[in-house]
Amino acid sequence: MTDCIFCKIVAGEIPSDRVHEGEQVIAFRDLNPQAPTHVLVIPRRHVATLEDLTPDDGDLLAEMFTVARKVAATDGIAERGYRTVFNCRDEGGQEVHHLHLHVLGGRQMTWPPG
Ligand code: DGP
Repeated sequence: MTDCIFCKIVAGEIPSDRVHEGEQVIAFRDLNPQAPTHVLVIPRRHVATLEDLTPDDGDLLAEMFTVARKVAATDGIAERGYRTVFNCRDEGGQEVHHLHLHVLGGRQMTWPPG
């Protein structure tokens, strides 16, 4: 997708603060962090939303959560706890239409989310 901002980050056309580089998945720090740790875990391949995954993408999802745990461990928040979020489509608050898993932590999270 030539006009997708996260595809450009995957391609290295837009700089990012990367914390993980894998075969299927990369992770980088959010430009507008909402917590001391705010990392986005994304597939290299363009998938618009969670609703656009297929049953064949189970391995991809598992890898995204494995990377989220690795980020939490590296940032030292695994013990205290953290939050993982997929915003999906308009009412889910998704602004960038390239699948991404938010990893948020380093402060007390509240509920319900806004
Ligand atoms: P969402 O609302 O779930 O689509 O979250 C999109 C997130 O992406 C938002 O927290 C800000 C972040 N973001 C948008 N553009 C960029 C960018 O160019 N670089 C980085 N690192 N993060 C970005």
